[in-house]
Amino acid sequence: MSDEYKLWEEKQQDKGINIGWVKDRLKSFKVETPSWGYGDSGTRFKTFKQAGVPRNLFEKLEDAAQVNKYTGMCPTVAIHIPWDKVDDYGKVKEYAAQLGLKIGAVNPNLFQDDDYKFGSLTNVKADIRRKATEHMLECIDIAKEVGSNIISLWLADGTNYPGQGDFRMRKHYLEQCLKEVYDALGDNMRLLIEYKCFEPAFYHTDIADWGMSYTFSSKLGPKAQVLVDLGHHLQGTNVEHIVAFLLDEGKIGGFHFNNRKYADDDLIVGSINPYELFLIFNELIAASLDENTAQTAANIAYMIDQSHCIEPKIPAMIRSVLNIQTAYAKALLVNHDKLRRAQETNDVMAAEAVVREAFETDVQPLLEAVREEMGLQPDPMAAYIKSGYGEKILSRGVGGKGWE
Ligand code: RM4
Ligand code: MN
Ligand code: MN
Repeated sequence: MSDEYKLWEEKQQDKGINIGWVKDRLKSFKVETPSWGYGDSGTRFKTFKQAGVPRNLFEKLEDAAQVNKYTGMCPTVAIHIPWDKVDDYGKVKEYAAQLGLKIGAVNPNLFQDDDYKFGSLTNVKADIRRKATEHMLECIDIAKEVGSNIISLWLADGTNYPGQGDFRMRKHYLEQCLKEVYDALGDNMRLLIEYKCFEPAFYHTDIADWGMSYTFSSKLGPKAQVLVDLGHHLQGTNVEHIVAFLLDEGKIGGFHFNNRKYADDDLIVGSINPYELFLIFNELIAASLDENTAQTAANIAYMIDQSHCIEPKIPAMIRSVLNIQTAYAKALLVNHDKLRRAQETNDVMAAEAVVREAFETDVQPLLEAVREEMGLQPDPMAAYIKSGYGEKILSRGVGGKGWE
């Protein structure tokens, strides 16, 4: 234990923070990385292809294993179907296990088939709704084969012009399709429903906000929950409030972490607004300490949903994971007793200070100590760069997997 760390720990303990508990929470915290985050992606203007990008799902898993190796907190990988379609999912499960990984959420794709031009699960044509529903059911089968228990649905459906579609009719279609999907879920499976108020449609989106996700999932039942993607809100939305509200209702099932400046930018987590990320974790931790919400908080699937246009993929993913860990560590340092007392006396300045001071605390000595105790290198990014893996994969060449 370094002297710097000892001093740091004493200071925190004097402030009433239980560092043993903080360390345990940090050691058990896991976040899932997305297979598509290792592949090429771009904007509607251009995809800049990078050398070394995985050519198939197996290579994506190899790259994900590197992120897990150096961070010690990413043992599961989300897949996107059909981008990650293979003939034998048993082999995927087996290869993942060899790499110390498991397959996490299975993400259906209802936005890249010509048939879905006017919608998938909400299409006015019954045969297209059928096809989209069948794809969802296929994803449930794949999840069962790879040993995953989460289907996360992002529905791209929407319209571009007033009058183009019948809102209520589309809602009914969606309810019918989702009911069929829900009924096919295995006992321990969950359907997480994302929302997004814009893009690719520009006038309306069929699941536009958390209230709609909440309504659909409530009607379906306990195995359906809301998935909060940080890039899917209107500017200025108080995301941590939505998180607290859904935690209290037992209806939040997971996150898609990323960051944005303007739209659904899918940038490195915590790169633009680290305080928002911290405040979200603050709500999650507070809910985990409350017996009414502890169970919901314990079942949150923390996932990254990021697409790298210009960044080298693996370092960008490591950076995101480390930024998440940093925000989480800071949120663990919030003194909840002190905060409660400030709230009870309507001491606005003191309450805000409790929260901000935790955010302003340098947690790097703590994270280095935790990594050391977990048998990891203190600086995961430096360790990865030094490993030479980034150079080694260049032999894969240019033209690996993208969004197809
Ligand atoms: C969407 C949404 C989905 C993700 C796709 C790639 O905007 O966030 O979760 O699967 O992008
Ligand atoms: Mn997402
Ligand atoms: Mn998104």
